[in-house]
Order: sequence, then structure tokens, then C-alpha cells
Amino acid sequence: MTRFESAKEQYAAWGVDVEKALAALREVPVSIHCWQGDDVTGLEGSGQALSGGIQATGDYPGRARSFEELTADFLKACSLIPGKKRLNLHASYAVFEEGQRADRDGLLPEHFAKWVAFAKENGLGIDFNPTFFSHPMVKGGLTLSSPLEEVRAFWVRHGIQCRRIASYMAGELGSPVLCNVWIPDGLKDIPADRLGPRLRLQKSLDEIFAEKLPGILDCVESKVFGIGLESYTVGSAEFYLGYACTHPGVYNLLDSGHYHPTEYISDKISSLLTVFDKVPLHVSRPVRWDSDHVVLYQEEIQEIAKEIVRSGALEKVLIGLDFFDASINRVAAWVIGTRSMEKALLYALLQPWEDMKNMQEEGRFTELLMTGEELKTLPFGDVWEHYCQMQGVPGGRDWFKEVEAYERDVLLKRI
Ligand code: RNT
Ligand code: ZN
Repeated sequence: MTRFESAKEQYAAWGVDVEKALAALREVPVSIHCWQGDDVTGLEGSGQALSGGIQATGDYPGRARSFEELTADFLKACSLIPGKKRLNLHASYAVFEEGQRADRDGLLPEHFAKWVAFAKENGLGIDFNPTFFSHPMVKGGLTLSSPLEEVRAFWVRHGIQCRRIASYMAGELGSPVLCNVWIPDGLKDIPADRLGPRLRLQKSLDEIFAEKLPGILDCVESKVFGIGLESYTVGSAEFYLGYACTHPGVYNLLDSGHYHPTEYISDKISSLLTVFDKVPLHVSRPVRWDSDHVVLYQEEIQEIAKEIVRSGALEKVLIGLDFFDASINRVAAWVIGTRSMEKALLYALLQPWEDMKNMQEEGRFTELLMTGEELKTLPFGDVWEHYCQMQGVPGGRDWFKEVEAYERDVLLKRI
């Protein structure tokens, strides 16, 4: 008997069908963000520092500096990650051909034609994000909520163009594109007016979302605070939740780093599922703040995956990742973070939820506690190794050898 067969028997004894779990996992897409590969620099070549209260810290060599490098690194990472993948792009990753340069408010579908071709070649769906940061038109930390009409209008035009680009991508790829609005707008110190900027943001969003476009899933991403913007965030949780609830077709994206330290998005998913048919996520790992550390296979990510699975929401919750670490090998960062998400989903699919729900309903809480604990020490690793083999990606530490070789042969030659 192989280790996998033995693991299967042990799970079966708890009423868990391992083959069924693996079949379900194979179909779940995870949207992998392009911005881990280059520390959120983008391809505009403007030399603008990363702004908006987010930070990529570290100086590990080998950052991707071009479309060619970024796509090569992305594919290397994908070859080491099991499961269905999507590509999550930012508008700042437009690729301009000779004589094509455009500012953010003039971006066009053709500036993303290379990405669409790349996605087609590699069988990837795309998700998209307008980029409301790292640009001189962010004035005083504000974009869509700016009191300067010129600034607000510029960013509204950017939002409008991005939705058109997302719709073009969806048409080309035959797969809906999530178009996610996150803005950094906020204040460092105590505001005299909290309502004014929020009313302006509301107006800007109405203008951006006015056009009906096929193939896109609009969403808005709230935040609690950013670096240098500690006292006030215009796009707060309540603001966007209210906005999404009153604007059919606009969804509320949950980023796991964007809440108070004792709040968890795993607890918010089911609340949103009572109202929305889609719940987009940015799975991240906040350490003391929204630090965007690489996602690890630990408690909150497990809890997020469990919540998705036991709510029967694998098709409703759109899993995207959002982390960027510049202090370690960036390809490995992608692989570790995405494999962690895959592991969490597998772990969640290997729990006897029907039995456990019955225990809760019937008040058998001691048995429920015992079951969750005993399941932790079943041979989960053997099922995971089998899944990696099935998916044709190296398991164990073998994938790391490939990253080391890639670092030696490609990444370190970039300096
Ligand atoms: C920032 C948000 C946002 C960005 C990316 C780059 O706090 O999480 O989603 O991280 O869009
Ligand atoms: Zn995010």
C-alpha cells in the first residue's frame, strides 16, 4: 500500500472522500498577482517610487524589470504550483509598443494586447486593477476623493478606461475579469471633514461604474489605514460595503490585511455571502500592519479556506492573492504563497463538514472540538504530495532546487 492509499483509508474512517476532495480542488482557480515579481514597480518606466501607503521592503537581487522578465518569472513560478491559475494584473503593467505611450487616463486595450496574448498562450484568465498610486496626479494622498476637480476627473477617466480594458480582456479570453478598485486616499492627521471626501468618492465611483460593460465583475476594496495615512481612510469598510450593497453588480472585496488586528476576514465571508453572489478576496499576511508578507499555511488562511468550503462557496468566493516581499527570492515567494493557499483549500476539503455541522446543531460541542483536533494529525502531507504529483509539479523540497537553479542561471545575471 502506498502512503497515499493509506492516507485515503484513514480519511475514509472519518467519512472523508479524498478523491472527491482532489477533484474539487483541481477546479478552483487562484488569481496570482503579477506584482510580487517586481516589488509593485510596474512597467511604465516612470521611476516613480511606490506610493499610496503600501511598501515593498527588501533588496533581494533579481527583480523583474521588463514584460519579458516578469512573464518568464511568473511562468517559472506557475510550473511549481499545482492547481488552476489566473493572472492578476495592474494597470501600471501596460506594455507600450514604439510610439504608443499613454498616461493612466489614456490607457487603451491595445496597451494590454501582449498580456492577453500571454494569457491565451498559457490558458490563464486575467483579473485587473486600475492603479491609483505611484503617479504624480496623486495629490496630497488623494485621487478619487480629491477636492481638486482636475485630479478627481483624471482618476475617474483612469477608472473608466480600466473597465473598458477589463471588458476587452474578458471578450478576448472568454472568461469574466474582476476589475478591482482600490484607492489609497486618506489623511495622516485628524481630519476636519470626513464626509466631504466620502461624498466625492461616491460621486467618482458612480461616474466610473456608469457604463454597462460585458464580462467584468466590478469590485471595491476597503482598508483601515496606510503608512503616512494613519488617521483617516476615505474608502473604509463601512463606506464600500454600503456602496456595494446599494449598487448591484459591484462587489465588496475583502483583503486579509485591511482590518483591525483582532478582526478576521474568515469571519466576514459568510456575512457577505448572505447578500452577494460573489465575494472577491485578496489573501495576504499582515504582520503588525498591512505588511503584505508572503502567505503561509497557518491559521487564518486555513480558516478562510474552511469558510469557503463549508459554505459551499468555492464558485462564489474569488480567491486572489496580494503579497509582495522584496527581501527573498521573488519566484519562491510566489510559489510558497500560492502553494500555501492550495494547501489550505485541500485541508479544508478534507474535513467531514456535514458531520461537524450536525455536531454543532445538536450541541455536541465536545465531540466537535475533538474531531477538529484529531483531523489535524491525519496524514494530510501524503495527500498533498499526491496532488502535486497528479498536477505534474514537484513536491517536497524539489521545487526549491528548481528555483535555486533559476536564480543562478537567470535572476542573478540581471544585475
Ligand atoms: C493595498 C491593497 C491593494 C494593493 C495592490 C497592489 O493595500 O491591498 O490591493 O496591494 O493592488
Ligand atoms: Zn489588496
